This record gives sequence, C-alpha cells and structure tokens, in this order.
Amino acid sequence: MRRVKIIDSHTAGEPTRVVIAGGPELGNGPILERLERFRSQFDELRSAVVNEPRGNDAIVGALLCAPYDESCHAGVIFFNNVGYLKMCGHGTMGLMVTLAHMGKIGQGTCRLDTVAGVVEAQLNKEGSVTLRNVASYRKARRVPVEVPGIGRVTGDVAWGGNWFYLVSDHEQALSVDRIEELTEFTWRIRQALGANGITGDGGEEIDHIELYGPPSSAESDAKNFVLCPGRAYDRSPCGTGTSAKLACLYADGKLREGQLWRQESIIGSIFEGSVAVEDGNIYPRITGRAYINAEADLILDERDPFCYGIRRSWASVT
Ligand code: PYC
Repeated sequence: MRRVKIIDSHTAGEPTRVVIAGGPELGNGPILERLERFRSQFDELRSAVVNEPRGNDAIVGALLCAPYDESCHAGVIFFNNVGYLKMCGHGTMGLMVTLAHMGKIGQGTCRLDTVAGVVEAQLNKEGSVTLRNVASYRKARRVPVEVPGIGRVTGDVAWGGNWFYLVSDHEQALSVDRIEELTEFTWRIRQALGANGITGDGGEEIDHIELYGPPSSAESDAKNFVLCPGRAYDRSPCGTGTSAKLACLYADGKLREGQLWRQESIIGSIFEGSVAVEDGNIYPRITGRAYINAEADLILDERDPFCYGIRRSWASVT
C-alpha cells in the first residue's frame, strides 16, 4: 500500500491539497519538464490525490518539490480534477500557510519555482499572504464569439498565469444561488471559444472563463464567477483570474500602478490586488488568507478498484 502525505487548506473558500511526501519521482529537471513527466507517467497519482473518492472537483493539488531555479526556496506543480495548471494564486497562498504550518518558513518572502515562472510570495505578519505573480497581460480586447443557445458574447482574452476570457457584458445575476446556471453559461462560452479557434498565445486553450459584475459588498470593487478547467467554479476570487483582470483594467486606464482593487468571489470572499509596472511588464500583487484544515495520509490500495480516483478528461465533462 502506498501512502501520500498531504496537508489541506482553503484560501477564501477554495481548497488546496499540498502533497508533502509520497508523490511521484519526477527528477531534478526544469519544472515544466517535471510536469510533463507527471502527466505522461504518473497521471493516475494526480487523480488519486484530488478526485473522488478521496477528493472532489474543487480541490487544487500542489506537488511540493525541490526548485530547479536556484534562487527559489521551493518548487510547485499545481493540478486539478482533469489536468495541470501553470500557476494557481489561491494555491500559492495555501502552499505558503502549509510551509509555515510545517515549520519550514516564517514571516517573510519566498521565491517559488512554478511552471509559469518564478512567483514571489510573502507571509505577512497578520497571517495573510501576498503574492507577486508572473507578468500578466491582455492579449485581445472585446473578442466576440457566437455561443450556441446564448448568442453573441464579447470578452477580453488575458493571461494571469493561466488563460482567461473575461466577460462583463452579460445579463447573469452573480449570486451563489445560481451556481448551476452560471456554470452552464460559462461552460458554453468555453466550448464556443474552442470551437471557434479563439485561443491564448501559441494556440493555448482558454480554459478559465470569468464573469464580472457589481459587488455585493461595499468593501469590494467587483464580484466574479470563475469557471475552472474541470467545470468546477472557484470559491475564491481566483488569484490568476484577478491578475488577468488587473492587467485588463490597467490596459484600459481604469487602474493606476499601486491602486488597490478589491475583488469579491461568488461566495463573498475577497482578494486585494494592485499592479506594479517594471520594464513595461505588469506584475499583479494579490493578497488573501488561507487556513489549514487537515493533515492526513492518503492510502492507495491497489486492490481498490477506485484506488486512482474516478478519472475524467475535461473533454468528457459536459
Ligand atoms: O487562484 O489562480 C487561482 C486559481 C486557479 C484555479 C483555481 N484557482
């Protein structure tokens, strides 16, 4: 029987499961190379860790590993119910409180080697985490797409460590009581983007869809609903999604460097964000809070027909 040691946390309601021991042996190469090995040789472990019966569709896994970049303190590969993420903002906050819980870090800054590039994360005095994300940008403004059953939708295509399509012109009420309708609405948009060849750079699939609307709380600037690649919605305001939003706001002249943006999630949790501009690149800074909620050994028993979880590819999730 195999044991995988995990620490669970949630960031603004969105779960992160960090694998601290017993994960796949991926070697010491660049993080992207290790991700490819994870995907091609050990994908069943990804599924075992995050999918039912041990996990659920919302959990983002984070494999803690040694960094390749020697300036970094740790390396991390993020994954979910259907595959892998280049970066994850809420997951980075979860990883930071996990490292603190393990006694590996105290207050201060850590450099993390992620598939998207180096991310700096700071554990603040009062327990929150601030991350400085990879450079983020808007690739295209007001891109129209015909969505079967909905009609023409217009949104921005932006990078925040993952690819996003951000829609503000819609008539959907962003309410936690409407998760199923919002999921179906955004899922159709995602499928239409794919069917119409609308992608990120290098033909990369846009696998996160964000709807924006007015905030419910006077403390925030906007509310969002974020559909993740495996059809789960982000309970948090989404760190990479908020980064993409900040890049769009900056490009539109609606946000100045250093100006605070408070992003509310569909469940009412909040991230604070701002941008720093260096050498013409936009670096989002996102602050949120994460809390530890479990430490456990996952037990993988080969006799169990669902030892490796109930596996699906995103294409089969409809
Ligand atoms: O916080 O970046 C994020 C994220 C991506 C997917 C789920 N959360």
